Amino acid sequence: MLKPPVAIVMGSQSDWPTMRHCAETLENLGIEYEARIVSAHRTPERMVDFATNARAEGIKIIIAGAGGAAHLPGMIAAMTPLPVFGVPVRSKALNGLDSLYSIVQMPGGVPVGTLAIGEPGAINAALLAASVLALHDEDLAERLDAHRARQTHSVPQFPSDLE
Ligand code: RP5
Repeated sequence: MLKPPVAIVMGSQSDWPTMRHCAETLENLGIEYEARIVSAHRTPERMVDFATNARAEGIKIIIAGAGGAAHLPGMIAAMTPLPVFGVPVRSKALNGLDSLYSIVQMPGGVPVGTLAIGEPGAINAALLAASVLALHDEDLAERLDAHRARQTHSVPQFPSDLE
């Protein structure tokens, strides 16, 4: 049986409070996904198994979140032709700058689309995945347009003293 089009993977359970924003955004757009813990350092064989089989299993886009020495998105990208979006998770020691640098500075030839640190990056990874899938899915394209319109309408014209 084919897997859902989006796979969310993360290096640790501790990444889930960030990555669940990605999952919620996909859910709001009606996009099926599977979320798994796959660590480049602690479960390297699980990572190889996941990355090498992802395309054959029907996955279309991989979103990988990791923090600190965040090798997961790059290692997965090295083993699959699927698009990989990397989310730098905010780390305790260096506030996510280490995560960002670990993910963003890939060598030419092995791309990872790197998002912002933390929750905004997790949300935007889902929205980017939605944009890619919407290229071949008219219903999803309409849901994405509606999402944008709701966001636009939610922004007031003038600031208020009321919180
Ligand atoms: C990385 O190490 C994970 O992606 C996580 O962000 C970080 C810390 O992991 P834990 O020590 O909280 O499990 O592999």
